[in-house]
Amino acid sequence: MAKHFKRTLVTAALPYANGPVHIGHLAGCYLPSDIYVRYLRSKGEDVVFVCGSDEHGVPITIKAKKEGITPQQVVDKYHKIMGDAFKEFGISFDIYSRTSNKTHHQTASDFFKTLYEKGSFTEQVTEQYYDEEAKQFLADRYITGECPKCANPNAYGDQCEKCGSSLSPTDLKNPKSALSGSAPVLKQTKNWFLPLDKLQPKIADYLSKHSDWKPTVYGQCKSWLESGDGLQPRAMTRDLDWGVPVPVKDAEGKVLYVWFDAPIGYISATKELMPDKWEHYWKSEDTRLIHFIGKDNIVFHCIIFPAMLMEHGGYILPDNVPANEFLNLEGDKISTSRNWAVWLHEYLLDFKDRQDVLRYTLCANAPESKDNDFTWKDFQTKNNSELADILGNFINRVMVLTNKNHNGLVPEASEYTKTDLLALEEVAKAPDKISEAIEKFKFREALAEMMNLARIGNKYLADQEPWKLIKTDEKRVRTIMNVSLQIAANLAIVCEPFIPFTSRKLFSLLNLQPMKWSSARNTNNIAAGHKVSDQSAILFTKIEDADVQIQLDKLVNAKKENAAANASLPEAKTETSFDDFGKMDIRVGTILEAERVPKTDKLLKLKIDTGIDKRTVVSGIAEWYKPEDIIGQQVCILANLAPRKIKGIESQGMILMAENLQGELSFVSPTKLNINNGSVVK
Ligand code: B3M
Ligand code: ZN
Repeated sequence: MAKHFKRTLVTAALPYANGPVHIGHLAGCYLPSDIYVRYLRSKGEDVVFVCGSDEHGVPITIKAKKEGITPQQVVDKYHKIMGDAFKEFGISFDIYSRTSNKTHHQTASDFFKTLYEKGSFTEQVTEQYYDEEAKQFLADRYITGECPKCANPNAYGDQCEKCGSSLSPTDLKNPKSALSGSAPVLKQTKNWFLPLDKLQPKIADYLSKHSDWKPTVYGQCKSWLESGDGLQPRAMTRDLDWGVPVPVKDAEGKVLYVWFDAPIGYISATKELMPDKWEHYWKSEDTRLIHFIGKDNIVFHCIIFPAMLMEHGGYILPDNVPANEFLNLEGDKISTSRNWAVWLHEYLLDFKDRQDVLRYTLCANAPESKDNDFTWKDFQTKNNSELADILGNFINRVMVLTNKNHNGLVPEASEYTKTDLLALEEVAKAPDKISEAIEKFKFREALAEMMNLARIGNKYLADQEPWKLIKTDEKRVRTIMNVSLQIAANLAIVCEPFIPFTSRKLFSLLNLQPMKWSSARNTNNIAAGHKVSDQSAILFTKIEDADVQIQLDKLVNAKKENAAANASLPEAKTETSFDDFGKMDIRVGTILEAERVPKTDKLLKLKIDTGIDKRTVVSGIAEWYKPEDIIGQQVCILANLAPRKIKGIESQGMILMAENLQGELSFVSPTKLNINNGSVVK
């Protein structure tokens, strides 16, 4: 039998404060957790939702180095940007805290001390990589190299992002310092380890009670326990100067491992939110603890953090960890460093007040059971064909008709037809269907059920055609409109977890106070005679092809800029002889005519006066030059190149072009004097 819980504590992964928030973050854990929490609140349950910035660890110090500022400046900057973005998208944390604050330092430090005093750690002197140039130990992401499991050449010292393996720096082949790029040396240092190997039986026992977790999550945990030699001791301290100082003797220059302190951040945030009541949420067995995370964080939340909590004692353990897989963008992995992302703050510049469209699309495509792809085209379709054409259309018709034919007053229903009763019955069933899916963390399914309610309404209205009947049977129309308004009111309730901004608008259109989940089982939420608003009732406007194109162009540019940033000049060619060079007949010529080669994007057909003759050359420069702009332009041409047929046209020679790192082309032309056509380039 399912255990009965009195309260729920929901956490969403603490994002590293080293960059703004993108759609991958939102889809991965913040949106599902927010939907879940909003739903529980609507049901009137006792729920607390905590999150905050993860401000320690190498990702922060690396960013600081890159931006030439201090780690504290990095986290101050991004903590604000991230917190604002979450707020703007309606992610309704009860607290968005941060791990650089005092409460957290104290809590994490005490937690470590307790384990230390209990003898939970083993002290080990090990050889760790050290950068002699930077005079620093290289923990975690300070070191990169080849993954021993999948051969990804850019694996980090703590994790391979390609295959998801958790690693130690010494596992990497060809290790390289991320600080200086040099090969590191091994140097002895003392650290405190959590002996996960010894804790394995306890962890296995805990996990075996949770075989109901998502198969992707449970499977990953299983393979951790079962692969190779099982769990291994893991260092909980680091030789770094940014983090929570290790609170024991003989630990100068050492801080807590970021994955030791970060999950304790959930506890600190709860403490900060409820200094007097936090222990209810962490220490009583009738609290259900749920961690929403992305799949790369599974081991830390399902194995290491529970192990820490067990060792400490007194704390409840996570009851579920509904981790999502990854969201890709237009077929490619989202990446901050490659700027292949849709940033939340940028989205709002282009799609002002359309947070719900993104929430809706990301939920509909949530990577719940496998990686998934976000495309702008799909975003447009979801907005235009679902939100606007179904939900928006229904609400708009209901509001316009009520105002036009009934002075904005909810008409009274008289006799219900079979169709009416059937529709109302479906409507009354919707909230339970949605609940069931949400409670299983199946948010896509839940969203589809919510939308189904809008579909029922839209179809009902389209079939009943009150706009026609009004001329002949006003009494019937009054019933139809009453039924439709009930559907609208129930939609306002059940759409709230998913698209809260729309829900609020809808309640305000209906001129109702927001209602709780349980009301959605009734079909008389809006009383006859109640006056609705006469504001414009357009919930969603269409997204045009041109809007989509702007976003796609942005991505193409990001790709180009990224290619340029990573490009290097081509390597020097091997030696050639003066004789070989002398064989090239390069001349100055003038472009006489230019036109696009039909059905190609890149090619122009040019007529060139080479001084010796007038000839045709096909050149791949259409992306860089318009035909009408280059008539009269002097260029250099390799005149004795063997002719070639390109797209059916014989090209007699080649125009010399200079190419920059972005792959853009420019003519190479004489800059001085009167250089006649036919002049030799040598
Ligand atoms: N900051 C990793 C991440 O942002 C890490 C999560 C901590 S949750 C306690 O993906
Ligand atoms: Zn790998």
